[in-house]
Amino acid sequence: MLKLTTAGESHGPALVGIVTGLPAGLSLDRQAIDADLRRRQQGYGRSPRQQLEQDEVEVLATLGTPLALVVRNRDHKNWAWGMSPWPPEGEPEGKGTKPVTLPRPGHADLAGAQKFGLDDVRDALERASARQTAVAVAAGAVAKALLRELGIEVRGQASAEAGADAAAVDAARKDRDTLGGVVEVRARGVPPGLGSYATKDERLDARLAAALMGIQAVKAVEVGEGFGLSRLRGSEAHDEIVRDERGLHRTTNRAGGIEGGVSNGEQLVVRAAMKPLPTLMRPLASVDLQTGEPGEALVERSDVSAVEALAVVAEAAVAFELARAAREKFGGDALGDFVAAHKAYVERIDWQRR
Ligand code: EPS
Repeated sequence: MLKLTTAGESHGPALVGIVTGLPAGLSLDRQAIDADLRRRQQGYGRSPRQQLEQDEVEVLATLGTPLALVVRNRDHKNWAWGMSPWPPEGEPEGKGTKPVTLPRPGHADLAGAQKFGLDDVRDALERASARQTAVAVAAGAVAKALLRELGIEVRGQASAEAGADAAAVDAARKDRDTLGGVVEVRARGVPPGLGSYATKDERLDARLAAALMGIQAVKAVEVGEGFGLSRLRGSEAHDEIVRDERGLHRTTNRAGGIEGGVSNGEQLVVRAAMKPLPTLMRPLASVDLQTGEPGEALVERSDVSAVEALAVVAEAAVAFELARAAREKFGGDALGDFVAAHKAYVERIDWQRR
């Protein structure tokens, strides 16, 4: 089973990802992983933090199963006292030692402090931070390399809405406000038969929804036409089946490439909606957890919009989940076995072309 386990905090020394379940023999291209890390850092409206970080992957276990990925936090040098496992020797006292007691509406601050019994909200926000998506993108790049062996390509894109529009971002920045937005991920070359209707845990749509909802700030997910389908009649909503030189396929793709929780061979189309980021330069009302008195929420540097970053993170999440479903279907300890099983399967369903 392909699996990603991560550790690390936003201003700690590094983010760590352990990937298990890869087949032996997959070649990785460090430049391709770093290119995705750079894409994640770009986009209009990002925080000054992105000038500080220049994310690069380090691979600490190389035989692939398990694979160990590390992305260092350059900003850690400014937080050595607040964010080290034990007092750092010879480091001047920096940020992160003063407790944060004014939780931000919309962030995990208050719920995290209540849940874990924390006096300092920083202990919640550090792990809740979307900084963690850096190592998830590195793992997604590995998943994309695996999918490419099967001819599957995954690409995420921000929709042309507020959070991805430079004028809207400038206006929000001027108002000391933030924006959300929508991203779409498409995957080409997905064979029919990934996922299963047999149990809810195996349904590909449920799994992709969980993968996308697991990304910080995502509040809604849509597969294909999603909510729009509920407003159509059945005769308008479903994708009719035809057979020609391409084999069996559909004349439309409102289902977004998934029916009954199983990929149907059409392009996979999923969307995720992001709420506006909760760190506001013009803070919302909060309550000081130390005194119980009303106050204004924590103000820290923040992104105005991270929608273009979400497109890259969502792409990685979808790629990882598709790779997981492909590993389940095609198995194999060595890459060659995995690729051969996919080839044999695709040949079996190829009668549809003839
Ligand atoms: C984040 C808060 C900001 C963002 C961060 C996510 O961090 P900081 O408080 O250090 O400015 O910049 O995102 C990243 C660091 C990143 O690399 O994406 C949050 O609260 O989620």
